[in-house]
Amino acid sequence: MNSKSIFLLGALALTSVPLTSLATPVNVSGANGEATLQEILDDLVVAGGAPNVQTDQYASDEIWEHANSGNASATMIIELAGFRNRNILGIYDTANPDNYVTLFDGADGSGARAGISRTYNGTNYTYTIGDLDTYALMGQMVTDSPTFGFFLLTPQNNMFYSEASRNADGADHMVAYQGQGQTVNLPTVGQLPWNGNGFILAWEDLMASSWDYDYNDMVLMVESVTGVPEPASLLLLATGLAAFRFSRRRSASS
Ligand SMILES: [Ca+2]
Ligand SMILES: [Ca+2]
Ligand SMILES: [Ca+2]
Repeated sequence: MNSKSIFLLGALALTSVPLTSLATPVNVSGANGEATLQEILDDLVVAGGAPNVQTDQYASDEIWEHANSGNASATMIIELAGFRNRNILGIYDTANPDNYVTLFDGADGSGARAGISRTYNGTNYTYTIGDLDTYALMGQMVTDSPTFGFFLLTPQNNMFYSEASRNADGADHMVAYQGQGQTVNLPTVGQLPWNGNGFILAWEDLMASSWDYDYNDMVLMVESVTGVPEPASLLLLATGLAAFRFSRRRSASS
């Protein structure tokens, strides 16, 4: 093996080890008698093929922002959990997680829809949440941060964040899947294209010490948003690229 291939392998190792460790194990045994997350996605995607819940997870699922226009929407797909009538889901300010606003409360179930509109006045972003079924105003969040996270607040008073490092158990409680041009059949909404700005978010609502990690406790689709790569992944990518450039330069000069 020449030095070029050794360096290339090194660069690959630097990038591939953390990338594979990003996947969060999802329990699809169905041992609790509920539909598994894979079965839920298989039912939801009516054309183009459902993502594999283990291998097709979206990597940048911790920090989010609006894509393109200032309007995004969320549709609840299913809740399969003892806490389904009490779990609360919303978005929070990634600069200050005590600042948050609710999208779905305990009374909402499959097919409930919420709109997330964002305006910017030059200093602050205002996120306004509306119930798309009743047109009631759910609340507002004002922040100078252009990014937000998703949270799930449970009746045990556990606040689980899309940023896993903020969770009391340090575990990942939300997995995400990005659209690839399939067709989905959403409750209430009906059939629509699932494009790259549409994501399915799937949650586990118990602490890691007692969970079943089935990630079907609340499943929703959010449209017109995009994930923001974390600084750590960017650094990793830069390290990999630097090693790759170094190996090319080295082989060119040898
Ligand atoms: Ca995650
Ligand atoms: Ca669960
Ligand atoms: Ca469950």
